[in-house]
Amino acid sequence: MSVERTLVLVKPDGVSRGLTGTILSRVEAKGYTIAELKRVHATRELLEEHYAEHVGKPFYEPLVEFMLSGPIVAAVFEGERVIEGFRSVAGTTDPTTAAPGTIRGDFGRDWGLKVQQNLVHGSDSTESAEREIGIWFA
Ligand code: DAT
Ligand code: MG
Repeated sequence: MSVERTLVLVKPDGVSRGLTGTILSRVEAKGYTIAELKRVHATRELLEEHYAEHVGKPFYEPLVEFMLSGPIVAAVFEGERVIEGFRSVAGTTDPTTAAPGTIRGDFGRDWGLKVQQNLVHGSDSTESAEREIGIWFA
């Protein structure tokens, strides 16, 4: 068994649509535990660090602008294989085609070439999780 931690962000679209509680409760209901939780207005500096791997990609600037557009709820969830487990609950990146039953599949869609508005972020590996938790919960 491997107890892990992952960074979960409810992005500005999730917060502004009043889906924070619904999203967090789905993750808790799957059996993961909230270890840290806060509401944050991200800064550009913080987002540049968080999304360092995407610098230079065509969607990078719209993504950062979107993440600056309103408050975010940041959480650390913990549990066995929570990194994969959260990504499974979240669904695939494009909310239009994410599977029904997932957060992105049930609540998201493309609002006009804006794949970045996909409600949630979840770390993709143990290394990313520790790096991202250090950024958001310094
Ligand atoms: P994920 O959030 O599923 O891990 P990612 O790390 O590849 O996806 O990308 C980070 C975010 O960037 C993603 O949640 C939404 C946005 N994004 C990714 N690919 C995109 C694209 N082709 N067009 C617009 N936004 C994109
Ligand atoms: Mg990612």
